[in-house]
Amino acid sequence: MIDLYMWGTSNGLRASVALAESGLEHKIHKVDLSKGEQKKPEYLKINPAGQIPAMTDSDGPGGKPITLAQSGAILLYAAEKCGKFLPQDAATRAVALQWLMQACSDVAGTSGTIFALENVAPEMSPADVDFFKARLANFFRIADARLAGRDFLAGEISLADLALYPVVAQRKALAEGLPNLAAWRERMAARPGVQKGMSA
Ligand SMILES: N[C@@H](CCC(=O)N[C@@H](CS)C(=O)NCC(=O)O)C(=O)O
Repeated sequence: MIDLYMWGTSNGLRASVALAESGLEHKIHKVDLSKGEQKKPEYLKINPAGQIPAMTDSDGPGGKPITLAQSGAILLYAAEKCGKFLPQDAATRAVALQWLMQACSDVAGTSGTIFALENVAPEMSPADVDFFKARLANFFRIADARLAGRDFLAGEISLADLALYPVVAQRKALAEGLPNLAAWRERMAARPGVQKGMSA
């Protein structure tokens, strides 16, 4: 049984979308960031970094329990365990991993920085916020160009699409005027697994 510890941020939703799309049985546990639950001793035993998401699987590799943090690692784990979303073809898989890395590092990191500057940082600087918003909008433009003539980032649906979707869904305003990304967002939003994961 998989237990997912999360809150409704794009990093948390990346993990819940991955598990919902994988079809693996799992249970969601909410970790309320606004109450600081991610820093409570019982949660720090699951993820000493004090961040969501994290998961445990009582039936991990070799039948042994495993605990994981990092939304990208959870996504990869779910994809390997369910045997979906990692393209069979080596070249397609390499491209999917490239877009996965960009979604989990550059894109998610920039979105997280905007959130931190607007809500958590000791001083709010509109110029800094604008700088990071422009940076995120540029990543969206790159994805839009990649999606011209393609349904999904690697051509076929892959873990790269599952990784990027929550950020695009939560930052719609920065994705305006990008027709290929908008069509892709609709394709992703129509998937029952994505809907289930996004409502977690
Ligand atoms: N790279 C990590 C980022 C995790 C992360 O930044 N989590 C945030 C919420 S989106 C968090 O738990 N923040 C609360 C804190 O740091 O105290 C991942 O993809 O899982």
